[in-house]
Amino acid sequence: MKKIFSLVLVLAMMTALFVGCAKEETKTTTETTKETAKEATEEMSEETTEEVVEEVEAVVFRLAETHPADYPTTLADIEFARLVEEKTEGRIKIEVFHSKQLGEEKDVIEQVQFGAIDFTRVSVGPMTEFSPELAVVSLPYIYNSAEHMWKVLDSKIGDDFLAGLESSNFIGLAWYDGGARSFYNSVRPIEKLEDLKGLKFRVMQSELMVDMVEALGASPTPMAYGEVYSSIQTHVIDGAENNWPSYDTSSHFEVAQYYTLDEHLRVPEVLLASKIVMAKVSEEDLALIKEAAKESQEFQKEKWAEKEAESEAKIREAGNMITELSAEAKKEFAAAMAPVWEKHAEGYEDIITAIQALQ
Ligand code: GTR
Repeated sequence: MKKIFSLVLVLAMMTALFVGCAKEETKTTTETTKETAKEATEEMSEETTEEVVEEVEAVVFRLAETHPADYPTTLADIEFARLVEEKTEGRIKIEVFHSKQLGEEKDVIEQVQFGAIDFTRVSVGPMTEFSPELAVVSLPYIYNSAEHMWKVLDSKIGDDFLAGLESSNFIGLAWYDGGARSFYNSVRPIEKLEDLKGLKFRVMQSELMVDMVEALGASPTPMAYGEVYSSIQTHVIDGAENNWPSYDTSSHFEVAQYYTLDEHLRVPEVLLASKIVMAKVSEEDLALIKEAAKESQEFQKEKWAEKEAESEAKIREAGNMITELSAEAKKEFAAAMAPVWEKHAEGYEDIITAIQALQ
């Protein structure tokens, strides 16, 4: 009995010893695993950790641009995107899709309005269909110089127009330069108002632009920008109207050699965000986006001035026929725009007086 008791005792001790060893081993393994993980984490540099966080949290937005990669507005879009990423410390990235990759301007504007595209840079021309009061900042001959236009856009008047875009579901972020627009065609030089008669001109898809060409006695054809080159080439239209950089980079100067510097319009370019999309962005980040947009404006103006001079030199060199309008002819052009003003300026008389006072 004593023997049996001793045996049980030995067995019990051995079992206890064995279980103890096993427990010890388990503890050690767990601790080792923890330590290895800790070491591994510590070994990751701070930068790597940030990158991991960034990858998980960055929101990537799309910006639609009609012009090619090296056009002044595209360069400014890219600068805007860079500033947004910098200011939001990588929380927001914007990918710029240039050269109409996301569609023609009017369709893009529609998509921004219902939140399918996040940002775009467009001309105010087609925007007047979405926000008719913008006609005021694009009326023919409303500014007497680029400086005058910038005084207006940089004033409270410009800020109010940007803010007013919210009622049509856009967030107006900044103005960019679009220079002065003039007529070009493949038929004849335009030296006076009468020379426009009977000519068919493509216009941006907007009632204001249609009314303008009609008021001048010519025939307007609203059309997407991307269709203009082949339409002139195949004589569906005789010409169009635009600034030096667009006349150049669209290659319209190759098919419409007569360019008349009548400078009938100064239509600002505008950088827009989708209000629907921006509702998901924090207030703090939206403020940073607005700040970045405003900062990109000066950059765009510099790039614009460079490109305007470069395109003019290139086209003159190419031998296109460039006509300067006489002061008298310019007066005739301006006077012919009276019905356009009557229709599109109605109700905005006070703002127009304020715009004119800034000359
Ligand atoms: C350009 C403008 C474009 C586009 C184009 C057009 O001057 O930068 O955004 O509006 O004109 O005539 O369609």
